[in-house]
Amino acid sequence: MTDTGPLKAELIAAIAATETLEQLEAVRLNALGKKGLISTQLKALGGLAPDERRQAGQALNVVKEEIGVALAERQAVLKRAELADKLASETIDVSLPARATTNGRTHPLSRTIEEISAIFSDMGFSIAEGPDIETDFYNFTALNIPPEHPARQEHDTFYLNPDKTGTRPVLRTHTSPVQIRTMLNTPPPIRIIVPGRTYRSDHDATHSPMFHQCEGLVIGEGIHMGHLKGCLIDFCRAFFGVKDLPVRFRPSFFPFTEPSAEVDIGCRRVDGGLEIGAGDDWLEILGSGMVNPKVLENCGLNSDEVQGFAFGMGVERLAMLKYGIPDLRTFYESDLRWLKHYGFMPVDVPGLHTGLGTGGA
Ligand code: 2NM
Repeated sequence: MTDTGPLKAELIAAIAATETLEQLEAVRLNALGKKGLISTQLKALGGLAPDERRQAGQALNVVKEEIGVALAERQAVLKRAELADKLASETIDVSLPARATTNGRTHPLSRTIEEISAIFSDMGFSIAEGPDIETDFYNFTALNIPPEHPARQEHDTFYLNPDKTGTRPVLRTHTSPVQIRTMLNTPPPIRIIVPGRTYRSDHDATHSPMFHQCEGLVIGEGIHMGHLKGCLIDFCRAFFGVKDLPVRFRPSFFPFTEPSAEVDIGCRRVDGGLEIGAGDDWLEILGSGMVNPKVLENCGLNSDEVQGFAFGMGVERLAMLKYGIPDLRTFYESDLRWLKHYGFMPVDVPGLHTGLGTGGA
């Protein structure tokens, strides 16, 4: 008859003596492994008489069970101790730089307005704003666009319901009413740009019923066409970042300016694409002119004392040209994948140009 007492006592003591999980694993292998103590004794049962074999076998299996339980208990204790050690010894490196977070992008239209504003700020302009809902007077009449003038139809105006006096407010078709308001309540000299939303009832691949303009106005004594040309040439070169960009002034007509000029920049068309800055082709990017004396008088200014020039540009068009955005409609779709592609990091990183001085990509 086999006494399993000493074997069990030896293994229990060995388990209790372990201090690491590796040591415990060694004890487990020594006891229950294929060539371990218990396996070896189980194999040796074959040499015993049947009666003895049964008894010894049962006793060994009981020990095997008990050792298994003891091993599991010890393993839990050692694991807990190991975790406590790890928590005590590992510290957080507070000197590591924080992970950069990118919460969003600046929309290309916002970015383009920022760039235009920075360039004109450097030339001493301030930024003026006004309401999107306007009266007929500020949007048309004061600008020398009388009732029945064809420009009112050309502008595809959105009319709102009549107010108490029976007149219908309009969604402004350009930002010029802000220039009118400024002339009416600010004495010259005036140097402003007016970025903002404008509305025309026109919707196709190249027109959106809401779009953005940036107009500008300079009023002062002796302002002449030379000021207009110098200012707008400098603007075009700064905006496109091309120092010797060809700029051309082409006669045009607007009711609110006389004379009027369209501003073109030099470009080259190469198989479907467009290169700005050189070549023998021209691209229209601005409208401009000397403020019509009638407009000055409509705003209470004496056209013998002060003169001025004005200009207007479409922000979407400039953004599409500068950043190679092919489809107007994508500006308003709020597609985050599009914004991630065409948008800008909200912080100004060195190398991105702002204003006149650092023009150039
Ligand atoms: C343009 C083109 C030419 C313009 C004129 C005025 C005002 F109020 F002074 F008469 N504001 N904006 C103007 C002149 C706008 O946009 C293509």
